[in-house]
Amino acid sequence: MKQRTIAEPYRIKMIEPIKMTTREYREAKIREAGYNTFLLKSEDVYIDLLTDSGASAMSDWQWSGMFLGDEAYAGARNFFHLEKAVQEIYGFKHIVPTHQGRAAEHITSQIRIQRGQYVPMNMYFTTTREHAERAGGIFYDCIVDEAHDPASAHPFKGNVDLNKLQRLVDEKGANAIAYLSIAPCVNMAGGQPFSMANLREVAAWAKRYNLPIIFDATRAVENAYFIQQREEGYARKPVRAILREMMGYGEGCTMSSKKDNLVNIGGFLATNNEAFFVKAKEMVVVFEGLHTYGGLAGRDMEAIARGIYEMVDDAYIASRVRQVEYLGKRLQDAGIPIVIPIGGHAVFLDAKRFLPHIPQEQFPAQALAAALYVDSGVRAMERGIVSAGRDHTTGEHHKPKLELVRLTIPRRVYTNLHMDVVAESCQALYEEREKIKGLEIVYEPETLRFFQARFQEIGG
Ligand code: PM9
Repeated sequence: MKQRTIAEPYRIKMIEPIKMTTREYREAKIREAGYNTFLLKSEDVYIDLLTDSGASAMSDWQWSGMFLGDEAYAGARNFFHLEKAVQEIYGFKHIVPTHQGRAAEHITSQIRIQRGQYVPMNMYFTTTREHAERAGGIFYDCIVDEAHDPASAHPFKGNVDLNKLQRLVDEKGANAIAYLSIAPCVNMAGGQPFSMANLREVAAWAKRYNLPIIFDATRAVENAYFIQQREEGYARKPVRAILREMMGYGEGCTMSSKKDNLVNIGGFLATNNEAFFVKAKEMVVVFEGLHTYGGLAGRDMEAIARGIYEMVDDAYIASRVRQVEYLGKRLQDAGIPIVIPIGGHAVFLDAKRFLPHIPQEQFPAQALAAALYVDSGVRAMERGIVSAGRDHTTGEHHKPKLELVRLTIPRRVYTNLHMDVVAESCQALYEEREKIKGLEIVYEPETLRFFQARFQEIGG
């Protein structure tokens, strides 16, 4: 029998209007924005797939919790709700709230990295690497080679390559490593999960050298869902139990609550390491706020606590990931080159294959994201050479193998008809792809340049 449709396990009771503009209007707006989709006004966007970060629709349970915010400076009841949610769902003992994920990365990097130490990661993430480098750390890529190949169908492209880890220890010694920074559903690889088997091996290896694993748990629930769907022995396990097992291999995590946790702002670091917790509490008061609010209002912490319970509902997470899959399959059916397997939070267009006439130094993914906006008002994000930035010492561009445009699906926000509009726009662009021109930089900030850099069309 044909697989039955699974619908969203919720209905919609509040809407926000969005509007389609004219092509001429969008051409003017993208020029004004320096061909950078981050610099567009949200009101000029029709379907916003820039990011899934902070863009979720909250539930009535979360919104009603917002009215129960305890806005005392110290010891707000909502902090204790958040602490309990993290303990129950993630399994970590101590929690320090932060205003968002990068603040937790900042605190962790400053405390846990000594100048000159390596930080192995299963592929870089922009803010995670930046904070590690600011603390004097050296990023070391330990992801499997398949992750760098958009056409590899490996079901767990987020896996760690143990040989790469071993090579680092053999060459530099275990003391030269600060900790392993392991991300579920690796963002820059296309939202690709690791397997529980691989995590188990990595944890056993790390134990041998007394190296802690600190997760970037940002999209851990989506990873748990893929384990349930793809890994032997997990089909009958609830996502909640799989997540708990995954986190059990780590000493702690940094977290951007703006993703899995279904809220618009927030984050935290969580740990079982008492000494780290004490230091993190000392540091959070300098940069974020008291250790029982860390830059968040009481109502924000309540929304996160409730989002944490909602995110592990099997019906919810299945419908979330299957919507991403729906868009991906539509693009595949149209013959459009995308990263496979389809990821957990986004579909990634492979700009190298989409626009083979534009060399990487002319920013094909940036140009494709701009062209998509002009075609249909759909906003996406570059995840290629611009995001990778420059080597801080040589000043040369990092040249990642992956040159991608990320169509990121916010949680509980759009319908599959919106996905159809996106797919049709990608198809129209693909049919006329040779008309898209490369770009040159006219302004570039020193760090995290993708947020604010400006471009112009070559020969435009
Ligand atoms: N990710 C994203 O759009 C926000 C803007 S791009 C920097 O994917 C991971 C895996 C992330 C992430 C943010 C952060 C930082 C850490 N790890 O944005 O500071 O995807 O809450 O989290 C974005 P915050």
